Amino acid sequence: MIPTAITLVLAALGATASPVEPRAADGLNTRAVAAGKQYFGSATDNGELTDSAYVAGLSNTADFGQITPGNSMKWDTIEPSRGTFNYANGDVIANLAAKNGQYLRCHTLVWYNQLPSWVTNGGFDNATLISILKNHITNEVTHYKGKCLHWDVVNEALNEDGTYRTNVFYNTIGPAYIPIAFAAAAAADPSAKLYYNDYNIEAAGAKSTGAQNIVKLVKAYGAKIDGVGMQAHLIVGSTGSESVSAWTTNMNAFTALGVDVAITELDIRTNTPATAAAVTQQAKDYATVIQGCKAVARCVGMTIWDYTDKYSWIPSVFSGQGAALPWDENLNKKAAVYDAMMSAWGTGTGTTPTATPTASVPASSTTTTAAPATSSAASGGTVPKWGQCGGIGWTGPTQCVAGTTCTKGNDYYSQCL
Ligand code: 9MR
Repeated sequence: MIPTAITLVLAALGATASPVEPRAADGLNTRAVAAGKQYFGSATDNGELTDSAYVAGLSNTADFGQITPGNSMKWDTIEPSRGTFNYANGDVIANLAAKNGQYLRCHTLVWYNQLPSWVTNGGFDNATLISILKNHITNEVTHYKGKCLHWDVVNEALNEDGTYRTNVFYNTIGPAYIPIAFAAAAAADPSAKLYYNDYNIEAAGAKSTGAQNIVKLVKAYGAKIDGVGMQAHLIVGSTGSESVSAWTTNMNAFTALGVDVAITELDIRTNTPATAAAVTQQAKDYATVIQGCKAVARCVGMTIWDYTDKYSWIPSVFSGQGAALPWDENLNKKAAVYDAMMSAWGTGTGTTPTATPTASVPASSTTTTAAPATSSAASGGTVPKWGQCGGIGWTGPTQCVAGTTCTKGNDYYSQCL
């Protein structure tokens, strides 16, 4: 081949003729991944998905590598009457995650709230309620098999003093309902990571100890539990968000039991309208939570409970409070908060999770069957644009969708660009 003038010049410069590699888009998720986490994500809900500007923001995988359905996988939606299963709304969220190449955190199988009255007031005996519980879990987890990175199996089973919350399951079955639920979920989808999820367990104390006891309880029954979700519905300037060491000490108490931790429903509320001082403090608080997760290898990821104040649950429950999220009611980033979060994640100096991801980022924009769990880098499907395709510890697919190239961001993260 006769060299062209260009190749001769490149050769003289010691360069190659390959195209310039594009840089990974910068955002909360790419930074979290660069820090060794699996994702930074957001909750969402079906009603919001008609808001195209909102959906565009949610679908930006630079910021959000995972989504969680805020309501549509709960019992009242999924099994509103005994034996009748309704997956339409949950499927919308699952399909959106697949289309975007985002992980899905599935939420939640067993909760005293948003539980239909046919369960609460059914007057079932122990054996019948156990079979209802198992049937619900088996049906739902099977429906979403392969799609859920995590399942919140049991939600909010504790009182503030760390004792078990009385609810129909506890009252009828006793604490055994918890390991029974985990065992049923594990049998239906062995690849999903199974979580206990609660609030006010972000700092050491009686309720955190209670959650640690739930981990021990599930294990003592011989069932599988992979992680604990710290919801982190926080208040500006208080409730456990003050110091990084408080976060890491508490998280380490869980990881010492052999489970991962995740921040699952983070928001930090204040009185509205928020003062400048409150916003400054809120930026610090978000940064503190991120620094705490970043410092603990087994803190695998972080989810905010929706990303914009436009769709936050806070004002409807806490009168006069809100402004809890990093995006305002007009879908604009709050610069001080967002920038503090970005700085807290940094650019790749975090620890690497010791837990191995099992659910792949979904491979197709249209499939209703997610890519199967993978155990070797060679297996799995095609990674969509923006999806992860390599890096230390990565066990998912490495083949990029046509038109994109697997591009190294750092040792821990390569992305299809
Ligand atoms: O965000 C959810 C909100 O839309 C519902 O009205 C509410 C009803 O219980 O549940 C909210 O989500 C909760 C989550 O499922 C569990 N932890 C507390 C969350 C806020 O209430």
